[in-house]
Amino acid sequence: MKKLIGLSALAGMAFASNLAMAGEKWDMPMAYADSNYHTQNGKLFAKAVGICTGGELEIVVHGGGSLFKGGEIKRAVQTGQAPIGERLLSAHQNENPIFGVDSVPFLASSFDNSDKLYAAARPTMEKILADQNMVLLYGVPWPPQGMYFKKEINSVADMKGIKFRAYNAATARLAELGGMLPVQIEAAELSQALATGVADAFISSGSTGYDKKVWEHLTHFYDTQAWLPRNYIFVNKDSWNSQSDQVKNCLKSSAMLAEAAGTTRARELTGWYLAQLAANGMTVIPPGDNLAAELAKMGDTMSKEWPEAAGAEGAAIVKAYKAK
Ligand code: PCA
Repeated sequence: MKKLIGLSALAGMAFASNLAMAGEKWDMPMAYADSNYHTQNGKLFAKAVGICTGGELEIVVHGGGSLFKGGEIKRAVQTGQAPIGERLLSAHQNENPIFGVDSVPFLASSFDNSDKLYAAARPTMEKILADQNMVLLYGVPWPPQGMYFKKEINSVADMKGIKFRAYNAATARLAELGGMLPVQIEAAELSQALATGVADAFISSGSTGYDKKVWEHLTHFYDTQAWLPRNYIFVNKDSWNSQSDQVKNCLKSSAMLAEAAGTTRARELTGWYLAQLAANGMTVIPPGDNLAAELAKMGDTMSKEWPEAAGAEGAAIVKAYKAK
């Protein structure tokens, strides 16, 4: 009898907690591999929101572009097809050059400088997203960007004619300046593109090289540390406005936590990723002096082009960043 009471009490508790958990559910599309730290961090964020709201808001992460592909996520959140999502905003720099602030070569190429640039750019980024019906929650950087090739590269001349996978306008411009042929490809399609010869080189972090096992196709990684692009997590404004102050505070505090945790993870993993590329047979080296000097020149060109495109708003961000 005693046991029976115990069991029914337990069942009652489970029922009560089910009720408490029956809150609103948000699907959160993310574009990168489920195992990637960005996606894992998104899941931690979702968990934190669940705990903070006592289950009033449940966020379900869909990694690997399974719900919406990378290129579709911003539009999906903007139009309310998804209440929340993650996107590499520099991929939309054609729409607004400010989105490309984190992809100007050698402007901010360390984690510390990337954080400073983000702090300088964030208010403008928030305003642009707000005008597009979105609320910016947090941003997490990728490790520094280096160049992947199928052969040894000692100069820009060695790059000529190579099919170069681009993930935004800056990477396409870099290809062009290097005499290469840019082809726009999302990370989710990168392995396929390398396997079929659609692309033979690209610029990215050790993280994406590792996720995509690029050693199956490529041989060299030049650790150019050109910039640290950022993934941003944002919410549809109507979905945001429909939440109580308590839930909004939970979203904000969980976002702060996720931003700090994700950035720390990126820092911690940077060396590990490069070690994995080397362990799988790739040559992982800094660019030689000649190549580094030529790349710096290309960086100079792009550093002049970006403020021209980004106007006074862009110039103000660079000024605020340099003052930090
Ligand atoms: N990985 C992403 C963006 C930057 C990075 O390191 C990619 O290559 O698509």
